[in-house]
Amino acid sequence: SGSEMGFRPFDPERSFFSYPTSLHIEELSASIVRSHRETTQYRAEELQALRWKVFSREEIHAYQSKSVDEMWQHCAVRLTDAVQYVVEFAKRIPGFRQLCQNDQIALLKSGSMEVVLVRMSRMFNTENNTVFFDCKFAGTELFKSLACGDLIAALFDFAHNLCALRLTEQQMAVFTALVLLNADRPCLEDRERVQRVRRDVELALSHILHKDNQESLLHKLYQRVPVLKSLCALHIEKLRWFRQLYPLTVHSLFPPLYKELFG
Ligand code: MHQ
Repeated sequence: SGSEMGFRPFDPERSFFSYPTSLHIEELSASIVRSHRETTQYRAEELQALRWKVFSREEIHAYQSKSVDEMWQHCAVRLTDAVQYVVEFAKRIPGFRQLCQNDQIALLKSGSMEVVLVRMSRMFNTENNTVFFDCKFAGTELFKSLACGDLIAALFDFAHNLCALRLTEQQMAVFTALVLLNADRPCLEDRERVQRVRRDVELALSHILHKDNQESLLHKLYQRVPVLKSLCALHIEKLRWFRQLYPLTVHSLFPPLYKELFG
């Protein structure tokens, strides 16, 4: 019976032999939302309270005066921190850890940056086009010394547009799980298994949007997926350019996880 099922630990394999029930989907949503909440660097309320904290002209100038390699190293460390939270999130998505190790790595290699960029929209203030970075809100000009203005502009544009959808934390949690569980990623050994885990997460997202009476969001969210892919490609392209100029910085000063994922 339903009430009995509610006390059983969540079993991601259930859908192999039975149709997912709405209770199963509710449990899955709740579990993903909890995982999201436990693995975000800042809570939504904290970010809301910090909205007024912007960098001063002097502080911006200090960032702009950094050398290209110094600023790249700094951002690579920040990005890697954010990726680490996403890895923790992935591990807590029901069904993810039951995938073989290779497929878990393949999904993280291609998907963790995409999730970082979706999560970046939580840290974005559309009123002044700033993002929460190093404990204050920063505009694009702060990243000038990276010498990749086109990438920064595209990242801010993406965050701005995603922000405009005004996703709830629940919607974002399940959407980011879906971004990770992409059965079209290269080098997957067991695509069908990824597809099966994904199918239930898709049902969870539809279910949440239905409850929120926002079913039109589904199409808008799916529209962002190819944009995410192109932003990640641009990041890799910039990294190749940077590595040619500063091979030793990448080799000895960039975080190992960053090199493993993008190098
Ligand atoms: C933070 C929020 C946040 C804010 C800004 C230099 C390099 C490795 C690549 C984000 C190109 C630059 C950064 C803006 C690019 C990848 C940089 C520019 C978590 C980290 C995050 C998302 C930063 C990640 C790295 C970004 C995207 O709470």
